[in-house]
Amino acid sequence: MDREKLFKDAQDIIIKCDNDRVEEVAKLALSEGIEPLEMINEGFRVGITKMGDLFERGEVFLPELIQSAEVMKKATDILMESLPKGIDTKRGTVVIGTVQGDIHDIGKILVVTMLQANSFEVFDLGHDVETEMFIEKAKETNADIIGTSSLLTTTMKYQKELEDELKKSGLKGKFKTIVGGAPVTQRWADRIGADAYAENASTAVREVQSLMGS
Ligand code: B1M
Repeated sequence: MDREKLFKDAQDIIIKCDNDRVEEVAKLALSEGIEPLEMINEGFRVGITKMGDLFERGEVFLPELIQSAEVMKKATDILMESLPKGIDTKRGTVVIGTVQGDIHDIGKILVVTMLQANSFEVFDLGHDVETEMFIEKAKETNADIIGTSSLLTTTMKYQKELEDELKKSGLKGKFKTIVGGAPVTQRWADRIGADAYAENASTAVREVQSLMGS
């Protein structure tokens, strides 16, 4: 089977909200030996990004975007399920979530799965998580790292709020921080004083490893 054809099928499935074919194409990709993240990035993610652009231009509306997101979630669930669970030696503990006011969680779930597959213990607080919750969970679990995802320019301020709260409570050195999400950049991470920034799930694993000194 032609890889490019599979990537194109994946894009189309998201754009057409084709819930009937998503399982077949995701499983076919796995059986063809395509890496789960590659299939997501080259195929399904391209489709959902196109839907976002169409939405921004007013060419599709929220109900269609929601349906596409559901198909996208199904695809990522099937693909990521195939990854090893990484249960051997624990390499560190990460508390993670999408910040307050933000319900986007598809990318964050990819980051969680990749961290777990690389032997990190992860406490996923879900989405729309208040700053205080991140700190409380990190204290409770004696976490090494707090990771925040933000997909909206209007909610990025909560990544800064976390840095401010950590500084205020004298915990800035105790918990390292990593930020991510489509509008987030290295520049933003530097500006707010986050310890790391990652553009995608693979670089998130690299950055977290580096924060752990491994
Ligand atoms: Co929304 N949305 N959305 N949306 N949505 C965006 C973000 C938008 C850019 C679309 C657009 O207009 N082009 C736009 C934001 C504009 C802005 O802020 N300037 C937008 C908007 C406006 C909205 C609403 C306000 C729409 C409305 O209601 N009028 C609303 C907001 C709701 C809210 O949160 N309060 C809304 C709602 C939704 C849906 C519910 C329909 C759905 C989300 C479903 C879900 O997540 N469960 C949705 C979707 C799907 C999108 C787009 C199209 C796709 C996001 C996605 O899943 N990408 C998005 C457009 C876009 O991003 N280009 C858009 C695929 C995913 C694999 O990538 O999430 O980037 P991503 O994650 C990557 C990296 O960013 C990184 O690694 C991941 C894996 O590679 N990463 C991290 C992410 N988190 C990380 C954390 C890390 C490290 C790396 O460390 C901790």
